Amino acid sequence: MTSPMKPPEGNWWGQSVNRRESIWLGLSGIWSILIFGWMSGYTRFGDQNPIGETLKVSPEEYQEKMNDYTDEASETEEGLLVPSGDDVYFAAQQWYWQGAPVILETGREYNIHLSSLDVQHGFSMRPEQALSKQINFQILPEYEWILPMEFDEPGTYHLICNEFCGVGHRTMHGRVEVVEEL
Ligand SMILES: [Cu+2]
Repeated sequence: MTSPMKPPEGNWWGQSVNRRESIWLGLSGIWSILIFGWMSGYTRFGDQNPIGETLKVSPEEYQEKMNDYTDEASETEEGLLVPSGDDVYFAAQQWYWQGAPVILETGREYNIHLSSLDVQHGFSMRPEQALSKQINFQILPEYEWILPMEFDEPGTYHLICNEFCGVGHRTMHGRVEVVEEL
């Protein structure tokens, strides 16, 4: 009886590999190389990649930019920030969003500035009507990420942190109101 624990008898390693097996091994080898190459190609030619510009910035410098931005911005009666121009700043910190709630308008290209004042956070924005539709960006301290963004649909958008950042992580929520015209 053959045992799975013992090698088969005779000179089994000297037998040539079945031709079909060689062909399939060859095909899977070629396929592995193709998809491995595609990983690299997709980051170069795929249009799913995050866009925008990144800058080196210290948390103190970013806080200053944030202060200048909020000083120039106005506020609605409900306490929503109204940016003075096309630049919109968010500063993530344990455990809230500076710069939110904010009111923006559709059909206008904004430059969304993101950075963290302490640890790594995640910027996840989702329309209230379709919470499964979302965009996600990583926010790192020391880096400012400037993302061009335009809203097609008015409505309430929820801003949540999607990178675990400590005990208050689950409460880290902000709001973006988008209207047809400001
Ligand atoms: Cu978090």
